Amino acid sequence: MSFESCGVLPKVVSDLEEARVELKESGAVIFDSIECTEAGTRAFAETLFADTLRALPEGARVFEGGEHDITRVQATNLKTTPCHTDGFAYGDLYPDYMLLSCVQESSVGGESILVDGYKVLQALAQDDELAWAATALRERQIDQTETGMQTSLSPICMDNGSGRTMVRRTLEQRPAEDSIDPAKDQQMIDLWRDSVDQASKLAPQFKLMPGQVVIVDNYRLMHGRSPYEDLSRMLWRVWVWSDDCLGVPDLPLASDTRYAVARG
Ligand SMILES: O=C(O)CCC(=O)C(=O)O
Ligand SMILES: [Fe+2]
Repeated sequence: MSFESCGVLPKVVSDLEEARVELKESGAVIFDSIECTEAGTRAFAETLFADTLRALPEGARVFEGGEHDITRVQATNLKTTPCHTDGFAYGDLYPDYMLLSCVQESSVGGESILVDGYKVLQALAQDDELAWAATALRERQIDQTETGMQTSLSPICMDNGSGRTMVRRTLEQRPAEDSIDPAKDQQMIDLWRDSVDQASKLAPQFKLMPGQVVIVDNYRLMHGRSPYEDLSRMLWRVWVWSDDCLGVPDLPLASDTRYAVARG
């Protein structure tokens, strides 16, 4: 089984309509250039998504050490950030798009990696020995709750109700407590994780440069980044809930996990 063609090298465009088309077709696009401030990145998202926008919370600074973001504590510039879905602290209502705009790149390392989850699913489905997993990923409910955050007991692969497939790779996917076959669930989870990791290793890498913003379909693609040296590297992250999302959480929103904490 090869996941060689599952990586995505986003096209660089500077036309809004072209960006929309490319985002729909490939699941990601780089726009060059915007004003890479918090306000500038959000203003760009507002223009790009226009009347399809449902929620556009405050942006979050992405830098070594991070802030507000509990999961980022595990991230360090010296290690690869494995490809993941953003915002899973909000449970199934994670944002359907995300943006990363570059304030300062690292001259050594810090390349971005994108994996197309739809292609990973397709590759699994086409393999006689692994096809069971492609089906199981849509059917088997597992526990995808990030510790202390919004509950998610659902399949790794869902439908948004209007034909859009949602795939998720989080740091904490495990068999549900009431699973009737936890061993099989674990096997599926391991296979999914390994497949995404293999795809990430084979994926093309690209470096976002100051002024550039990558827009990612967070239902379809998973993103990661390679280790880097320059501690002044900085990006802005902005999460977007569009018309086409499964739902907007009935909670305060930010582009990090600070408001996704479970209460009560
Ligand atoms: O540092 C990066 O390029 C990506 C970090 C990331 O995954 C995120 O902020 O959600
Ligand atoms: Fe991320």
